[in-house]
Amino acid sequence: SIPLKSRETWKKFAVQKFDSKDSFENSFVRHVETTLARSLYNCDELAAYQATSETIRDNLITDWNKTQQKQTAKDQKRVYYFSLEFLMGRALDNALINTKTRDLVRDSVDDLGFNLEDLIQKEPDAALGNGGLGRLAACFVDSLSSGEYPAWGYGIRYQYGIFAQKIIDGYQVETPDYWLKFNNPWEIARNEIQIPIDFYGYVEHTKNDNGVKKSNWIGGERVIATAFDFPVPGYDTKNVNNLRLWSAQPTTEFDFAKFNSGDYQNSVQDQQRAETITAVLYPNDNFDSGKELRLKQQYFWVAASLHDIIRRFKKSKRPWSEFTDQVAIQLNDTHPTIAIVELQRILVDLEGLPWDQAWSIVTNTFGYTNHTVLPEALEKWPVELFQRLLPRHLEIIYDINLFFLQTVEKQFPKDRELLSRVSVIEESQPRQIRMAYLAIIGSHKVNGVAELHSELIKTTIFKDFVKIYGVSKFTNVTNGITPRRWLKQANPELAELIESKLGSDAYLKDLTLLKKLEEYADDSDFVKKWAQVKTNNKARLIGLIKRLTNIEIPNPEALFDIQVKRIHEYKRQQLNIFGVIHRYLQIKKASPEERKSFAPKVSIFGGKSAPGYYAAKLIIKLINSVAETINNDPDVGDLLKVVFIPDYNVSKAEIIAPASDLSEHISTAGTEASGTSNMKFVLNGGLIIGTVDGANVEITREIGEENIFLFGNLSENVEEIRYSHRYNGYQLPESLEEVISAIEANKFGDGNEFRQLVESIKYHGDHYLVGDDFESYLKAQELVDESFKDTKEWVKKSILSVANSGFFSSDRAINEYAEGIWNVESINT
Ligand code: GPK
Repeated sequence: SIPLKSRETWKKFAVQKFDSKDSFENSFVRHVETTLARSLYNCDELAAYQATSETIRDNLITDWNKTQQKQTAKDQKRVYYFSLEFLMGRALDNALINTKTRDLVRDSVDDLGFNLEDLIQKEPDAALGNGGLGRLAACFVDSLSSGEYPAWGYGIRYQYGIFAQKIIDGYQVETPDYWLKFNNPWEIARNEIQIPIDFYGYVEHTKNDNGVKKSNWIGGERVIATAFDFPVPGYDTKNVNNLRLWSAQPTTEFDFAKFNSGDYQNSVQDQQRAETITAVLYPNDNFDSGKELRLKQQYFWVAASLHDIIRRFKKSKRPWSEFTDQVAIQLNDTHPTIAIVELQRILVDLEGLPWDQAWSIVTNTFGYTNHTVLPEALEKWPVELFQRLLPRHLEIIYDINLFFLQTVEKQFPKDRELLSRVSVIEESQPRQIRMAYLAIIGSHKVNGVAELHSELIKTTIFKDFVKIYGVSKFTNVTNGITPRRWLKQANPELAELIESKLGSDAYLKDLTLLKKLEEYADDSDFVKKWAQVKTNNKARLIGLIKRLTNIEIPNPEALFDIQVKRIHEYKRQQLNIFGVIHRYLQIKKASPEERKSFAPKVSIFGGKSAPGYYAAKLIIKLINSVAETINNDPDVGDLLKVVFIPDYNVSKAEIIAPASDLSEHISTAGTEASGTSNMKFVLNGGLIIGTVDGANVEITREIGEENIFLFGNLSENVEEIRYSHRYNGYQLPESLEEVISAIEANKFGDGNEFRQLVESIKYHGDHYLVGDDFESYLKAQELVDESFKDTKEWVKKSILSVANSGFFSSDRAINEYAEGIWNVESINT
């Protein structure tokens, strides 16, 4: 630290944040001329985006520094959110909104010869996530900062985010997302933070002087974790929290034997392999791929993060017994579960704590969030892989399991079935480690992400653990979304209209204030303005569609029916596209007079398939083939258009969500844990067609069932129906047979190509109940058509939905975690 006599000099030159047009412009020009080494003669839009961002960054870092100092001084309990995915999207517009400098910056860049909207478009998305789980983490860090919680996110700085999706001949083609091609102004490289992380090797067993057994892991391969910090500004506060993402580097300690062998080139290449650990995000959603490199990513990130947290804790010179007063760690899914074992290893092997004391610290530190009940998504790792990669961790897992099974045995003597069901080790070929069970055993709370889902985990996949631990270990925190990005930023016109009635932007911090909008649901002037905002947003989307697909949407008054999310059989985009085909066939059959009864409609799809998920890729191809036929059938004209928006991502979602009249959340009941795009669409005044699944249930409760179009079988009947399909056979409804016949008759390209898709429904059990829900889906769509014709009633439903969607703010979700799971308080309380 600086000697006292020099501090006055420092203070004199303390960095000033920009707070006026002049100071912004001054800083902008300085960044153009120094940071970017350009001038007014060669400052293009990209450079202007960068100079703008550098200027904002200066402000953020100033506040970030102060926040960290303040939090350190306050010395409260902190929360650490461990997530392998942070799907952040763009940072600039969000920073402008959260720091309330947007108008000032817009005017300033205008002075300087640029248009802010254009500059914002220059930023690549930070797409370090797959879908809902990753975007939830991004909304959560926004809410943690906005609520002024002392909180850090920990993740991986992938060099390649989720792949960019191209559509070629109707097929998905993946291309790499090298998002760091230009200097990234939103990160601070902490090259001084260098944490060694070991893999492989062996375990040494010795005894200390008192005869106590000691284990010591000698690693066989070392890489360095280096930190990149991403400042996360809260809304309308100076609080700026940290998102720390780790990047892998080679060590500079050399294996001289290797280098001395004379093969310099190969030895350097071996070193370089370290960087592959953080090179790429695994592109799977709701699916466990079980690759060795993935496990390496998990351990690398978790070990570096724990090392960082423990270093911070040790600086306070507290005894270990106070660790859980200072630290709460939330595990976003099972991906960071190895943290439970790593902390136990640190406490026992390195810090010399007795096993039981260490284990009590561990279990009181962690909370585990489950995001799915789909069996194919539950992580398992081969014992053999652990044995090689993390030999000491495997021993500790065995011990954790042994002690756990001993207590179960005491509680339920002689129930061998139970013991084998709940064992962390699955006695299969090969033997596997069940990460979810380890996460439950090592945490003090386990939560699901919507009420229905949290009930389901207690009665299905984790049933035995409820018996063992009691029900109180299991809880619910319904997901939420940040209204800053998903209302103010994505839908500025609607935000402005809302503000004109609520009198302020306070609803952005307390979203339940939207309730007041109910008063205006019948106010004809307000209704008119509300409808106009929707039309304007639809026009914006029409522009995007034209740019991306060259498809013309002639009629902005048509019903925009949207389903954007990862492509997955359980999410049932196939049900949607079959419904579209059905509609097409009905239109074709109708007389000119009858055709007048159809509401003109645009069916919009978007979403990525995992690269190796054949069935999902077929669904994409089918959607594009159907679009091709329908959009080019002059007989249909404006009555029906079908669009697949390529490369769905966060920045496109910001244009899509405000433009829906109707959005589809139609998963087989019991399969979608929560869904969060349902919340985004409702908050932007779109209505929902959906199944009784995930957060749809609570959305219905909040907004009223007259404002949502629900259909389909209930989750409690799904297993029975599947069973019946298997043993009694089943028959598809005629309406669906007709759709399938049209596909088979090559009306949408070569029908043969879609055989697998069709056969899984027709002959192989129809696991996702497309046939069982088809008629009820069509009925719900008929109701939609009916409702949409009555514009006034429709807009009223829209206003009432928004008015009652306050519950779905991620601020509310974070407050629930803070109180019910973390026991962490906001910095000002
Ligand atoms: C769940 F298991 C997973 C996964 O691997 N990826 C993912 O995005 C989603 N999720 C659920 O599918 C959604 O229902 C949920 O809203 C979201 O996680 C956030 O909880």
